[in-house]
Amino acid sequence: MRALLATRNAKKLRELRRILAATGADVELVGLDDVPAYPEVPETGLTFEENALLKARAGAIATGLPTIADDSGITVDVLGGMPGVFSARWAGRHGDDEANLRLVLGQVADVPDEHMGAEFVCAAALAFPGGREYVTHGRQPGRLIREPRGENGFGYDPIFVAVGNTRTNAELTPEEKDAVSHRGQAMRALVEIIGKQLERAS
Ligand code: ITT
Repeated sequence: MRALLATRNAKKLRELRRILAATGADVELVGLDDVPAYPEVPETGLTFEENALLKARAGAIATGLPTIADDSGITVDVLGGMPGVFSARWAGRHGDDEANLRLVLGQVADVPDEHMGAEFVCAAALAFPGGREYVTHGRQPGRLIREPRGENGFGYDPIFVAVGNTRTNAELTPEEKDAVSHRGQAMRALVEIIGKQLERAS
């Protein structure tokens, strides 16, 4: 199957491609740079699932290719689940990882250690041009720390330590992160669906 992977986030794209490749799925992936440009859809959904579907649907309609997209973010307990779907633009400018992370750290500065719970969440969507759609989910519970550590990953990874770990997500190797991450879980579940689709079609 030839499919479009619809994301503008270069680091996320790298992760998505790597996770899909590791599953051995028989999918030839193209990125947004490999297809004619089409208007971006605003992420107006109130849930990760709605936004993932908006992005996947727009790609499938514009290109005629089955399209995979994810929407993801971090939910912080003491912030009532925010930044949530606003994670990419929490500090006001879309994709400014450093400003987003600093804003969250400022917001939780006086919060006692035992209340620093947070969770990465991901919805992965697959939309076919004919209208069939699938969504899978993944989550990675953990806690925030007060000073960023590590160079890998992206976004809030340097201030997040997953349950059962002492290293931040940014201190994990890419393979270690993929094995436990919200995106890894959601994408592997999506690949199972793709596999069933391919079996049905053959
Ligand atoms: P696309 O919509 O083009 O895919 P984006 O970066 O805007 O790219 P999202 O709307 O899904 O993607 O927002 C995801 C944000 O959530 C991302 O910018 C990070 O701030 C955060 N995030 C998501 N997954 C993460 C991860 O694995 N590690 C760290 N931060 C993550």
